[in-house]
Amino acid sequence: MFWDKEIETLDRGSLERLQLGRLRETIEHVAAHVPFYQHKLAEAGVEATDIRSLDDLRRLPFTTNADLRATYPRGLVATPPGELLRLHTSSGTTGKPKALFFSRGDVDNAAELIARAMTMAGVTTDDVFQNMMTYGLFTGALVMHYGAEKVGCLVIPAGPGNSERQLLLMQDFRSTVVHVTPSYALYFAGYLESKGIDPRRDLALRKAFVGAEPYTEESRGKIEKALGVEVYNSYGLSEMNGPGVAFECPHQSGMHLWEDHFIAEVVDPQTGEPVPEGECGELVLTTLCREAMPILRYRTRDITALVPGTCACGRSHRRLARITGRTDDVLVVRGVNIYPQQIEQVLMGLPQVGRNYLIVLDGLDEMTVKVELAGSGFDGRIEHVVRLQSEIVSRLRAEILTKPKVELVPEGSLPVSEGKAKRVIDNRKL
Ligand code: DLL
Repeated sequence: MFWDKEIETLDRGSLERLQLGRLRETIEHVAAHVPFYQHKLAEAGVEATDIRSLDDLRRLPFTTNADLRATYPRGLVATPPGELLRLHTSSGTTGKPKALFFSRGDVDNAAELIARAMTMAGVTTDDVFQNMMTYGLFTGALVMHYGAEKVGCLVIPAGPGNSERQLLLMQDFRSTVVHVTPSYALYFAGYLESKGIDPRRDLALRKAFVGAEPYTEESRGKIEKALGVEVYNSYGLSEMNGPGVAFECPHQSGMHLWEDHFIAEVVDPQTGEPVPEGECGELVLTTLCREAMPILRYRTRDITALVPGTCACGRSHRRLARITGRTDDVLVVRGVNIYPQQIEQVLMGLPQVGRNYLIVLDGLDEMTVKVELAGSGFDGRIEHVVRLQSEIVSRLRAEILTKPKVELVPEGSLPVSEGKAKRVIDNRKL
């Protein structure tokens, strides 16, 4: 199903011409209105007219997370104050948040891209959409909400948490589609189990849009099984509207990135040079339609690859592979680089493991992985617990090349956050 078949299946040549024209307009727009970019472009010695092909994109300077913080609160705004319609923020772990502004056109465009994505995943006016993301300064819920209304399904702005109320809404209003973080989806699945609810028998759920934080194929499988839904991976970031940058189609072989709105590059995080298609690197995005706050070559820090080849769904927009981590969430333990997703992949592949885990780093370089046991199907016999523990240790060791401690804990005993999960606690004094 298509929301806008013409643009979604536009031939590559036309799509690239459209990108080039929009890129030039974006450069003209920021060069005229944003002192930060005036300096950056002058430093790089580039003007809009120098951009003759998409390869010339590489002549443009990068924009980083630090640039956004340094220009906080309004330094990157490119439209007059009267044209600003909405503010979202994105917080990091320290310091001031990043402020992201939307014009009316930006709000409409963001909703349009969500409408494309939801229709692509099979949502229609007959669906009931329970939005279990956080409403507020976070883009996750509101941006999706506007897109869902555009599609015309019934939208329930449930927000996150309060599993009892979530269940009540699902039962009474027969929700068919949910939007949720992977960590909350797994937690909620445990809640349903504890209440004796079998989603296939007792609920009407059929799809879940899952994103806002990294998760593995193994976790996708767990969510699909436990909630009785198809899980669609959804990627986005506040700097680029929020959700709706890239989304899976029913073929689920990568997320189509809406290339009429964004240019994607994948670069080597060290050198900033492009890596060959299909190889992993850092995703760099340039906005092509944003009015209030256009951003050139934004270093997302997200690690992914562009999936080679075309998709059987007929869309011409290229696909992003699952995000495997961020360049800044690599943990260096005893000199070894470890991504939390490597640990998740091992854990979530084991049926005896429950739905939550936590990585704790202590002392000089001690790593402990706390792992919840699956409530069902575990007899609690000590020798079985010990065997599982040593199996997890050896599988983790093979994956991350260092031997962690593994602590098995009862289901539901690790903290759950309503927003993005905190998977790592680093108490090291290095
Ligand atoms: O998380 C936007 C969003 C909301 C996307 C709801 C999808 C669903 P930020 O708070 O700015 O915006 O965080 C953006 O979250 O750079 C990634 O590191 C991570 N992220 C988002 N989606 C995915 C995903 C929203 N599907 C940051 N897989 C991004 C992995 C994701 N990581």
